[in-house]
Amino acid sequence: MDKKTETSVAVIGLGLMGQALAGAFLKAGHPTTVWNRTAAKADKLVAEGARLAPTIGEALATSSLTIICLTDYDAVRELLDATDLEGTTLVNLTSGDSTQAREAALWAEKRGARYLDGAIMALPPAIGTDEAVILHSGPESDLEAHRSTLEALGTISYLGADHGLASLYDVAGLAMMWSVLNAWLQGTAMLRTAGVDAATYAPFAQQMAVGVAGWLPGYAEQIDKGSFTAETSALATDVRAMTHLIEESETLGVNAELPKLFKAIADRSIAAGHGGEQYPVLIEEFSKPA
Ligand code: FVH
Repeated sequence: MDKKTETSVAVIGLGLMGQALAGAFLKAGHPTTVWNRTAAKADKLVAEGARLAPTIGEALATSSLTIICLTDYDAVRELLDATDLEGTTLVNLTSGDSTQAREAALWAEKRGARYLDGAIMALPPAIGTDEAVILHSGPESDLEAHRSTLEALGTISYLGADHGLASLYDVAGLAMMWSVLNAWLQGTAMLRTAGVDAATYAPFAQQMAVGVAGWLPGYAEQIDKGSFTAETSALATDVRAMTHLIEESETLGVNAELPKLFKAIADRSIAAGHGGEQYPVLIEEFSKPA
């Protein structure tokens, strides 16, 4: 038998994501034990060869690797509080923040488990394909010990020993996602006042998003060096354009909250003397509470 079919795995939590995770392990040939608060959600997986454990303790006992994916970290702690975790490697793919991840690691390790935190950067249908990137943080030796099994879920990206990193990247990624979507909605609302529909504007918006994304490595270098020489545009110039965006939004009668937020942050940086520097100098404003 090849190594994969010998490596069994337990999956706790069979929601939309948990079912995709268990299905991917089954498809990759791993003996898979599942458990869910609502047992009926295991039916399809049992029909595909999964074993439904009568209790969580039984599920954990069947494998050295347990994947848990519930609604939130409170549910994870609530569910496993009375369960013996000794000797298992717990991979928590539940969404949360870095504080919750670090606390969960301490809680699990105190109970004799090895703990890896993770964040799934994909939707359930992508699970089991290379497109599904899954971020992991925690002891590298624990990840490497189970990498070949975890790779059944998608592309594994190891971020470092700090258990909080996977959640931190996940939440930072949400900032990118909602910022791009909100910026696109702002432009769409403006153009619709001129009869330009969303589908017509979308390709232009995509080009802008891809273009700006291309600036990130150079801007990151300026941030890491702490030097923001204005090579292409000074912040003061950007703020003048922000005024155009605010005035245009107000004239068109669309929401101007987002444009005003852009300018409020930039104005603070200019007031601190950075008007002649490049846009990434704003990292100083983002690095402290307003
Ligand atoms: N679905 C997605 O596209 C996203 C992609 C990115 C990552 N998220 C995160 O994955 C976690 C689970 O998400 P989900 O979509 O599977 O969520 P649900 O379908 O609502 O399933 C929730 C499961 O959690 C179980 N559960 C909730 N509370 C408890 C509890 N107190 N005790 C035991 N189990 C609990 C629930 O059980 P049941 O309702 O079926 O009995 C489900 O198994 C989540 O963090 C996403 O942010 C998914």
